[in-house]
Amino acid sequence: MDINSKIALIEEEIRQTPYHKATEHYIGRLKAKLAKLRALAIQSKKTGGRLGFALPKSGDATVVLIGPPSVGKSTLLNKLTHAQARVAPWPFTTLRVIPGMMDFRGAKIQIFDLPGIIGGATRGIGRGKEVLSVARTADLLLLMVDIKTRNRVNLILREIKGLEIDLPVLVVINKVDLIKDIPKKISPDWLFVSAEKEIGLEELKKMIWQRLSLMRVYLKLKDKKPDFTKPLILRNGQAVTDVAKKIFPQEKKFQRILLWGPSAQFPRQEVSLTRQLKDGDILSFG
Ligand SMILES: Nc1nc2c(ncn2[C@@H]2O[C@H](COP(=O)(O)OP(=O)(O)OP(=O)(O)O)[C@@H](O)[C@H]2O)c(=O)[nH]1
Ligand SMILES: [Mg+2]
Repeated sequence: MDINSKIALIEEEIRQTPYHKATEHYIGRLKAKLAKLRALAIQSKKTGGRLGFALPKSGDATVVLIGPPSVGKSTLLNKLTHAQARVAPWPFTTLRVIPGMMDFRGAKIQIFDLPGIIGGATRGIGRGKEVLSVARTADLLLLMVDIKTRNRVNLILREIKGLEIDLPVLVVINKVDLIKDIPKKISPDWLFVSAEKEIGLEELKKMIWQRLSLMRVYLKLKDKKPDFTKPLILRNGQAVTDVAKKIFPQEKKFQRILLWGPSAQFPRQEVSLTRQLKDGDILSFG
């Protein structure tokens, strides 16, 4: 439910409740709740334009790292990308957005490391609300906690929902090196890692790839072998036409489009522009 609907519901509830001694307290509480929601609604409108804190996006997809302070977000960014974000054993080390670029399966995946958020982020405590708003324009959120702060996951997830940020979320629990037994996977969207000791990072990269729904398509020139070094990066479900647009910015007529690979019924199958592709497909435009 969005903020405005919540406001409408509470206003209705107040109207419907007769006012007398016994309901005084209840109505007072509803009004307080209403005030909070209104503040939130106003704030989120403001945050959209005023802060101008939009992410300078580049690469094939954008991932944002959020979570409480000192859980290891910057450590992870440094391990996954060539960034050199400052790491320190005290909270709020990172005070601004730090970008990094991860190379994986030929894709450039941009990762932003954000300042730590604390509980109550949506009430504007710390810069939490601002931080969560930055996350809005990403393609995927990595919500990072450590083994000490993992009980905060649900609170933060609720706050993200409350801000109507509707993105896939992967929960990454860091510092698993500090406990003896790595717990079994709780949910397909949760992963235990150690950024510092590099445990679980390959699995994490694969999960990021999956949640971003990325796929690779290779190009082949006539009578040549396909170029496996430079895949085109697309989203699952995209079609030949999306490939064509990427490589021929001006509209072009093709005499023949040939397909090899996982989605071809047989090698060198002739296909149309609307044909949907799969990860690993090879195309030749003639
Ligand atoms: N034991 C252990 N310590 C880690 C791990 N990853 C990070 N740390 C330590 O945790 C502390 C905080 O790391 P940062 O990467 O600065 O944490 P952050 O989440 O970026 O913190 P803020 O920028 O303050 O929000 C540092 O002392 C790191 O060395 C890990 O996998 N295991
Ligand atoms: Mg940091």
